[in-house]
Amino acid sequence: MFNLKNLSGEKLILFAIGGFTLLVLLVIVIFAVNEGKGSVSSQTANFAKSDSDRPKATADSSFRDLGKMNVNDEKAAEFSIKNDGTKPLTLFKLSTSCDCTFAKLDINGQISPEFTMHSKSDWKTEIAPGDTAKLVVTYRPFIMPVKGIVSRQASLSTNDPDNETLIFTINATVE
Ligand SMILES: [Cu+2]
Repeated sequence: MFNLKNLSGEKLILFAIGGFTLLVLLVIVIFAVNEGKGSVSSQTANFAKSDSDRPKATADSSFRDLGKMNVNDEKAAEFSIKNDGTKPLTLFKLSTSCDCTFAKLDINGQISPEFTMHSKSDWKTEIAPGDTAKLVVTYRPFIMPVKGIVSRQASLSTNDPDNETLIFTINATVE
């Protein structure tokens, strides 16, 4: 029979270490299983160009000129992205071409985090069929001071097979 009194101190320590190791392994396994569940449930629906029922991204424009601005000014341009399709339009990988340029999405008042060039996240959002999202691209030249005509981009990925990447350009003349 298992009897603690028969165990030496060394054996007890080994038992304690073994027990602790098992506990840590168990916690790791539980976390891994939960992570797996999360990524499965948030998977993006994929569509082919030949699908008649699918999302369709339409942007009102892909270019805005912010005009003249001082280095310490902050200016923003707005674009709209409409889902003209019949399935939810998933938007992800929102990013910009430079650390001084920021992009966020406003969908019916739900505002996303602000993303920039080096943003790494698994953030994604959806536009329901018929709905429109507002993309706000903000240029803050003081972060990387330059002079003259400046061109910056914001981009995002979609699950519309005809428009897998949307690119929006802003120009400004920094004085
Ligand atoms: Cu920059």
